Amino acid sequence: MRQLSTTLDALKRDQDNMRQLSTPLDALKRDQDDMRQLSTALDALKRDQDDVRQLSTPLDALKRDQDDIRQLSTPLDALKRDQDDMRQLSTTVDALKRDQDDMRQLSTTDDTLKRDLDKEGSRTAALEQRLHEMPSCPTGYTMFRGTCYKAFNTRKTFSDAAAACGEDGGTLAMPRDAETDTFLISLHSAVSGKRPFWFGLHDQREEGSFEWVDGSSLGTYNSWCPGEPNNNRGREDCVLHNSEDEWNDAPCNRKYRFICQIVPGRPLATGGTLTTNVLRLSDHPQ
Ligand code: 2F8
Ligand code: CA
Repeated sequence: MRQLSTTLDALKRDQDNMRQLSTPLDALKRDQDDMRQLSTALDALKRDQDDVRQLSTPLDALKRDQDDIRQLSTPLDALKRDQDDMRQLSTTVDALKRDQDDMRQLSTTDDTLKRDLDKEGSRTAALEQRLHEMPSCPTGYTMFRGTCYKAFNTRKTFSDAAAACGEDGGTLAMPRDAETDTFLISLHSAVSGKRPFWFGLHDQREEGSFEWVDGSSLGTYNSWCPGEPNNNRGREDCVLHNSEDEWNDAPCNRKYRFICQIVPGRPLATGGTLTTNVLRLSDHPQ
């Protein structure tokens, strides 16, 4: 019995010991579970590490690409600026092309204008030449219908007046139409006012037969004052414009102002005069 009791006690002690050991055993079991979980997690981490390792290569490549991109951004910016410059240059070139077109058109217009100018220059030169060759009136004479006239403000007898005209290479004026007659009146008035003046008409060859100083007959036009010519007192063979702008026969030896005419361009006479050549009649006292 004692032995059984001792064994029983020993068993109880073992049981107590077992009981005491079961707690750390449980803890150990939990630790073992934890370890297993940790091992699983570690394995997962290792796989992740492998993945990371595998990813590191393309990541490095990406980083290098990023660096490359960073390095490329500077020349890319420069390229962009170049592109802007190119666009601006393109605009400028377009404008220049338009200017060039305008210049071409202007050049064509300029050529046309130059040709026109040359033509005008030639025409002007030809006209100047013709003008130079055109007969003109000497100083003091005024042209009317192609004949030069001058009103003299000195008083002379009819023959002396005719001689004075001859010295200029002309004759006393011969107004064969109303327009010329009116022009003579205005020319004379501008010089001498309303005073009588000789012109180149007379009837010294034959009484009542009036002729011009170049020998031609009077013709159809006349501007006789009413009642004239009357050969007053039988002594009136030369014709003047009276103060009323009409014709009157008067004594040839009376002194009046006069008007001469000459053909333009004809050189002035140096010796004999047309009048003296044509008309040799004297201012005979009447
Ligand atoms: O009445 C007309 C008559 O008048 C003057 O004589 C008085 C004129 N004489 C002169 O002009 C010199 C005449 O010619 C004219 O007919
Ligand atoms: Ca008269």
